[in-house]
Amino acid sequence: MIRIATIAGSDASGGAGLEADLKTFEEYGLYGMTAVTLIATMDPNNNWEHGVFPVDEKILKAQLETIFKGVGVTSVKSGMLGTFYAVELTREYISTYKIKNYVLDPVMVCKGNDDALNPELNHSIAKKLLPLAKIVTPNLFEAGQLSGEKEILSVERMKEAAKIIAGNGAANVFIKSGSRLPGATEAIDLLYDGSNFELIKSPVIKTNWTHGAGCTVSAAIAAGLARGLSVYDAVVLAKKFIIQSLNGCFALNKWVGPGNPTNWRKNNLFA
Ligand code: PXL
Repeated sequence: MIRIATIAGSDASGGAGLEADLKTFEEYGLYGMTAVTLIATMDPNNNWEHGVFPVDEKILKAQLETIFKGVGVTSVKSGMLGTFYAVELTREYISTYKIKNYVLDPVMVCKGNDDALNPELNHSIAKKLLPLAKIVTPNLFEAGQLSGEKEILSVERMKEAAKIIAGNGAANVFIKSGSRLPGATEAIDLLYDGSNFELIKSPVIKTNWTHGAGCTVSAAIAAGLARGLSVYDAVVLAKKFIIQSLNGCFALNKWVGPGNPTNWRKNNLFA
């Protein structure tokens, strides 16, 4: 089986983080592995407030040794890293093992929280990891952080941001606006390969239950690359995958609801 790994946080509620990644890898028929950077919890006694518990540096390194040296892997995605040492260890292993298919999901915020987790950490992610990435998958907020563009409120500004982010080292940039551009009647995402822009449009899915959507998209792109697809084809298939998943979204409780990555079996996108 094709091996793939995620370096990411664990979401105890199961919808985002490495749980979303593993579920997605499974749907693509891949063998998934995980290096846990942190554990995210949510407090039912305090309005689902998030707690973040980083995994000790030694434990993270031991997981990376297991995966990169012990098992061997050619495709890797990273999600929420959370600490400077997780950023540095990710850089070290992706570069030492010359990982070609490295998908950087520059997770800087959780849903419902607009503040950057840590601006200095975001800077470190940009500096150390963008140059290694086959593709980086920011949302509008993260694209702003990676590019220094303040208000990305149009496709033109998305293009400007994509150019800057590519200039900072990413081979491909996929900015996900979803339906967040003002007045958007469709979801518009932008793929930039350093010379050409592709706008990828899809219908807006009206739901509040989108927990883990960003994680799922970047995991699906990594999975497509692992299966040998081109960047463009991997992105287009990942969009189909997330649309299927969001069409099956559901509430876990009054605060949160994920998509359903098993939903695409009905349509057998790989058949
Ligand atoms: O969706 C962003 C995200 C990524 N990784 C982990 C998370 C979340 C949001 O809750 O918990 C581990």
